[in-house]
Amino acid sequence: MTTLPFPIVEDPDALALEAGRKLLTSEVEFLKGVVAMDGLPPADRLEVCFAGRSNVGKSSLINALTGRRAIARTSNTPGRTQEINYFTAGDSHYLVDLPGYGFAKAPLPVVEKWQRLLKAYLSGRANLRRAFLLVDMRHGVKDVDAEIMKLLNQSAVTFQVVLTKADKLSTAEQDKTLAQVRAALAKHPAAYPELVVTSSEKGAGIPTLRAIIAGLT
Ligand SMILES: Nc1nc2c(ncn2[C@@H]2O[C@H](COP(=O)(O)OP(=O)(O)OP(=O)(O)O)[C@@H](O)[C@H]2O)c(=O)[nH]1
Ligand SMILES: [Mg+2]
Repeated sequence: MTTLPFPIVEDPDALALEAGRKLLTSEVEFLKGVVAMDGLPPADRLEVCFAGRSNVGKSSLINALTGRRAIARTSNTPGRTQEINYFTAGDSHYLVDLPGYGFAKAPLPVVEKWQRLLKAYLSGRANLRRAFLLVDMRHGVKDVDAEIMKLLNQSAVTFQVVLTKADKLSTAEQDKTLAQVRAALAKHPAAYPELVVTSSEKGAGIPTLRAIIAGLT
């Protein structure tokens, strides 16, 4: 039997699910919005971030993971998140909501400023344990995603692809995107070899992703 490259992650066991639920839904708080590298909080705990194109659903995913309606601000307008937003989960983890890359409805100098910050962050954060790279299931991996993957590879930051908005697609359509994503990932050694399929709207994949975060050491 040949194993599919980049399979969808298997369901975690009950213990792992419970650890994830406990970490992500009980003690999460907004810490601060950061606009420059010198504003980052001390790198004194495990950190995970959520990166992806504008409007892919980063902030919505943080809300779903934490079980809060609006701990992270979301919007239909690409470019809602313009700062690096830090959340604490207990005193052991930071969750980081990043500004999107690619198209944004904001003035160009403003966008360029936050894109520079985003790149500096992704290439220079010592305690960043994993970057979750969100990919919209309707669109698959785009050139700008590949650019970010390259940056993460260069910085030796492990990234794991999280497919978003699964509720908007049929299973056949999902399979089509999955094939495209798998082909795109084959060129990136820093890619974690399992995918997570999610819907922040319907809750699919959310307990699994919580367990993955809680299981990082
Ligand atoms: N149907 C559906 N819509 C979603 C899902 N996740 C996010 N959305 C919608 O997608 C839009 C963008 O969501 P955000 O969470 O603000 O996206 P973002 O990646 O944080 O965007 P920026 O901060 O602008 O980079 C919003 O209208 C959300 O309601 C999902 O799982 N299913
Ligand atoms: Mg956002």
